[in-house]
Amino acid sequence: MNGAQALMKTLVDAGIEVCFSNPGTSEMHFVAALDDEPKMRAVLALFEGVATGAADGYARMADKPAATLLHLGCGLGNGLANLHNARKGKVPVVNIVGDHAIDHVKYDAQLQSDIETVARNVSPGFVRTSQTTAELCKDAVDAITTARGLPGQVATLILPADVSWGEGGSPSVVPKQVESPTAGDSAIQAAVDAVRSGKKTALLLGGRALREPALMAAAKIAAAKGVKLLAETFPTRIERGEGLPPVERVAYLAELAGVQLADIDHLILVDSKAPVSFFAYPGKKSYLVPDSCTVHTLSSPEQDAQGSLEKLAGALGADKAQPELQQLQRPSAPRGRLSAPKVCKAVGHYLPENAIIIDEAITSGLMLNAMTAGSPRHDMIALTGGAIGQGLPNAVGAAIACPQRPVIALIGDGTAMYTIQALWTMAREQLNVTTIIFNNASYSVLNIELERVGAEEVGDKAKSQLDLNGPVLNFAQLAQGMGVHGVRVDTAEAFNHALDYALSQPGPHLIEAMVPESLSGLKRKILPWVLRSLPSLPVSVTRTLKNKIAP
Ligand SMILES: Cc1ncc(C[n+]2csc(CCOP(=O)(O)OP(=O)(O)O)c2C)c(N)n1
Ligand SMILES: [Mg+2]
Repeated sequence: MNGAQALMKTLVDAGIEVCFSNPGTSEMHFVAALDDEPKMRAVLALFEGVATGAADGYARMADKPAATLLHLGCGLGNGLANLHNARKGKVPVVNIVGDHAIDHVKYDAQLQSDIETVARNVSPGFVRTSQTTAELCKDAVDAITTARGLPGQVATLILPADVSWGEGGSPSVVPKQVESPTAGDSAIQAAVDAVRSGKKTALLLGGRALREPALMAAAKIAAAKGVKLLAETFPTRIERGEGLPPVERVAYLAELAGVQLADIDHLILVDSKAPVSFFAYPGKKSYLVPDSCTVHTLSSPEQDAQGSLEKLAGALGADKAQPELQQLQRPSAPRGRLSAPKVCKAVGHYLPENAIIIDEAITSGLMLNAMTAGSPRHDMIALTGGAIGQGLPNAVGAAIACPQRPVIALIGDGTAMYTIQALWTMAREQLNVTTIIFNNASYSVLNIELERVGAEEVGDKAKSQLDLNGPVLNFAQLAQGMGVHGVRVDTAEAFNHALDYALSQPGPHLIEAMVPESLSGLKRKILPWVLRSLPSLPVSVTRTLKNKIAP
């Protein structure tokens, strides 16, 4: 066996069965080894950001890592933004990055670069350049073990071409995962004391705490003890809809998050971080927890969130409580001229059982949560690291992980263009993905941010940096050019029809929704003013405003 063949066997024996690849010459032995291993599915991506984002989406749904195959430092660099999103989401990914043969490095050939430095940003827990064919699979075992531990991590194994082609490779077995500990006695006691204090207490659920079993335990605590349930702003994967406990997500806009957190005295973290604002704004606080609130950690990302919540429910005598569960309650089908909220409404109306929703709709998705809250049960995936271009690749990976489940990806037009090549992979692999692009011809959110950061005197040159109006992109045509059935619609009736059709036909579809910006004109002008005045308004008024802007 050569190194590449032994590595391939090590990967599939560890349950890594999909490789999202964009190879080059230094990876050719690994590519050749794919033919020797029927259990490894190889999926070609036409840009590394698609490969890495697909690996992320796959792992979020399969609960195990995929491999990526990337070409040296430049290929890894192209895939970095989506590896960043995976890292922030605590998602396991095993990167295999080809490198020059060890003796070739000293010549500083064209593609020579410092791969380890590129990798460290997204793989703080594991970056290693394998030095010998004999040791390669031991290195792979360490990479896989790191990636799939708790929390999940991005692990990067750099594979020099001669280590790959050398003879004497020997597959290694990855040891069984060790079980993660649950919350210790003192953490449980602190949470019990907080809940029993009679003060307003909330559980802030993140990461693995947003899956059904953990949510059920949390909802029992909520039902028995009047504790509020909050979810982190951008969940890696949240299970929701009919029959599951409803959870309020912490808002993206810091001012609105402030409204949600205002009266909380005890905030108990479960696989989550205390909320901070996305960016700093002049004169505003970055840390969003009120000064009067005490933060407790029930379980850290290294611990078992579900087990910890069940332990807490037991300690509170809440384990037999009846949790509040969401009833089926779909919105009606929208009518008239198309808008972003109407698209979200149609998604809520038509959402099939067991769908996977990928939300990268940015400002067009403001109503998505509310409109799908009472739809049949589904998973929702969000932009964990804020680096746009995640959604289309995630859809590829999620559809490969769950071929029986419909995937619906809602994507902003600006965002879509980062990794538009994902459509080609959807067509090639015939994936059941319905992509909805919100064509508002704008980086709309940045127009809002421009006002929020307090930039004065905005001129044409500045505005042109946020405007996609010339030329207007045609996503239906882009889709067709990549082998995906695509339609462009501008009425709700046409959208309903297109969505119904896409969901009933296998394979990928794209619907381009021509919509105005959700927040434009007067709404955009008064938003910063409303946000600024929130702290001085009565709580009941601020709640109403919050629910109007971002329910
Ligand atoms: C990798 C990366 N580059 C740039 C940004 C900055 N950014 C945030 S949102 C955005 C534009 C989003 O536009 P679009 O998808 O059209 O959504 P809209 O604002 O119109 O709703 C940009 C460029 C980012 N978050 N990540
Ligand atoms: Mg846009």
